[in-house]
Amino acid sequence: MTITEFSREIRGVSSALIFSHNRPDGDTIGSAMALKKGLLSLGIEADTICPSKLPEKYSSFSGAAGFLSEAPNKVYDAHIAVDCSTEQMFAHLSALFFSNKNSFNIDHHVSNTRYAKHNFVVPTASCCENVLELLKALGVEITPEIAESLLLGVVTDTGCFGHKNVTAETLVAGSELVRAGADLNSINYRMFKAQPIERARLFARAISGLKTYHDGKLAMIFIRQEDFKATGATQDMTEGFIDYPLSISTAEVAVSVMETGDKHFKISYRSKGKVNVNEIAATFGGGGHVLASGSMLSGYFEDVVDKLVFTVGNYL
Ligand SMILES: [Mn+2]
Repeated sequence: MTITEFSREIRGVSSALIFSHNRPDGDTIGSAMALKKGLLSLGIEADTICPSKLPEKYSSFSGAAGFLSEAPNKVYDAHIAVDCSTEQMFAHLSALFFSNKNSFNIDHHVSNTRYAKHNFVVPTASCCENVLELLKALGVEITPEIAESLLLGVVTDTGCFGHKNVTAETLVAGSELVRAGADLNSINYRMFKAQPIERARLFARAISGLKTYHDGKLAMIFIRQEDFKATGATQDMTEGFIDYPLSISTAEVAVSVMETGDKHFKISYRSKGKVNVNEIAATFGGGGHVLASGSMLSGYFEDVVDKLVFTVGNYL
């Protein structure tokens, strides 16, 4: 579907419920907040909904407090999904999304299953870039608030313009959004730099226990229950820890072992490119992507580590 056809269909609705995905990231949140503001400016009633609670770090963004989490007592003209590649990403709100036959799907994932009646899927670095194009096609004025929401998505999905997915078009979109009033430095700080002291203390403990194996090609960190107790940090604060062992020059693979309960471990795998960690995670019943995967493992800590070191060794 072309953007012109898609925007014409959206123009025709008088109210819309905008869906963000399960375990939301900045891209799905920013897309929903920007689209809501844009539709409101056109006189279209709009609300945002997300199957999970928004992580605390998004609370400073305008519109973050407005997300619903359960089906509202109201019928909308249209349901619009943003940044959702498959219907699984609606989690418990899946039935609600499909209860409206006038459904829209705005996304940037190549793997998008075109589950809606109207699908606008363009492979870009972030869904927010597609929302920006859509808002422009709708004739919406890109206010500083809308620009901030959109740049939030671009920044989070591109590691602040540092990942491989960044193209010349991504930079053009970034430039437009900064020109429209978004503060790049502030968004980067809030997304990637600011952290609670508990996380900093947990990070210090995790990194002090870093170990390497197989001539330094495997780097591992371990986060035990006692580390959470000693620092007061919570499990969700470990996001991003694994980038540090992967940054060691000799490392091809990084693995993080997080103890989630008695003899239960959440394992994260990262690769620089030579090793497909999706295959490694799959041997333990997990999965993900070539460069980033995860699995669970049960057993005694020492046995779990031995198993991981041995298995990764087979792929190096
Ligand atoms: Mn995205």
